[in-house]
Amino acid sequence: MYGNDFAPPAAGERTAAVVAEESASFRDVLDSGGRIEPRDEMPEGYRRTLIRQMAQHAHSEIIGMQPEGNWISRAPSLRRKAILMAKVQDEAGHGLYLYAAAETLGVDRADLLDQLHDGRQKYSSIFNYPTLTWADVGAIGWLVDGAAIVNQVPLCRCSYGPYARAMVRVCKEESFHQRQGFDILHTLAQGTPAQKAMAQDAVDRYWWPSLMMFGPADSGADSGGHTAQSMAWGIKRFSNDELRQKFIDMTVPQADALGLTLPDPALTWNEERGHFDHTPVDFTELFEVIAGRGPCNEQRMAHRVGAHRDGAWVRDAAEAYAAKHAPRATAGEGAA
Ligand code: BYC
Repeated sequence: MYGNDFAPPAAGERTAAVVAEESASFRDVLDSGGRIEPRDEMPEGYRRTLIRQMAQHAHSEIIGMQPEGNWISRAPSLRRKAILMAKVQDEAGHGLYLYAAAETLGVDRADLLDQLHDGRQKYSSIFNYPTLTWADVGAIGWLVDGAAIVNQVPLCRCSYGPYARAMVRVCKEESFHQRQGFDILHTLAQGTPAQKAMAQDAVDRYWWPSLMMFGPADSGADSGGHTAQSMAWGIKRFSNDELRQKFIDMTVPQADALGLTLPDPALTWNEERGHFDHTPVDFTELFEVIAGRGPCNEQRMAHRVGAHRDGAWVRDAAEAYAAKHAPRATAGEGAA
């Protein structure tokens, strides 16, 4: 059911139905490396794929505020608290850019949120794991934001203009996030034996779930994954497995620099491949978490739905304010 293809298929390999949907102007823009903009003609499948991915991405950003927000009141110093608050606010901002970018495809963000709340749309599996200690905030920054950067930098070259532009700013902020996580773990790893053990435990628990963030393994054109089509449309630039390998190659030396180990005895440099070998990821856990059976799925959704319900009066007030002031602003502009 899940899977991805390694290489973008040639036009001849794409399904006849999908190719028939593509206008010559759409294909010309893609082939010349240009950007599709909201008013350009685009196949319905392209539009739906983008809505699915961008909404899932936006949902991940706002659900991702929960595990980190859990530590704002318990951060070990005022400086750490201020940094964490800024990071959690950044995640809300990323959600806003992404919902706004998705709206350029003709959807309404209230509707996207409804689809998150009733389970029709997904969010990243990683946010269904608990943050048990302060070191988990470091592991999220270093590993989860690190994985997000590897996944998202290529999205800055995505064929859909509003998504690509939103990702430029998101990626800049993510790289600060990754450094703050590294800094937390570095401090703990240089601290007391108990602090170092806490850092190691967080890395042990977050390593495999971070690898699962990249999605299921690349397993061929007929397996139902989205990668082949998304690559043909210039939405994804690399397969899930390619990005996962890139992340592993980047992270192993960083773990050495931290003086921490990664929980995979098979991690060894393969000179011939030019990559680190590793134990294959067990995707059974990913599919369980995606299906709603992760350690925190219920808690995350209950919290989100509750916050949305409790915030209804704020949305109502903002709408009433906008309605009251919209005519006056227009009149003011006209008079000036
Ligand atoms: N979790 O064919 P595939 C962040 C689903 S935010 C859940 O590879 P696709 C951060 C997938 O949706 C991080 N579901 O699909 C925030 C599909 O199911 P449907 C979020 C997953 O879309 C706050 C099926 O499995 N980043 O970093 O081509 C604080 C088959 O997969 C997952 C993004 O969203 C998963 N891990 O590729 C800190 C980046 N993996 O929809 C940090 C943008 C797969 O057919 N998104 N599925 O029912 C993407 O790049 C792609 O959507 C994915 C999946 C690589 C995630």
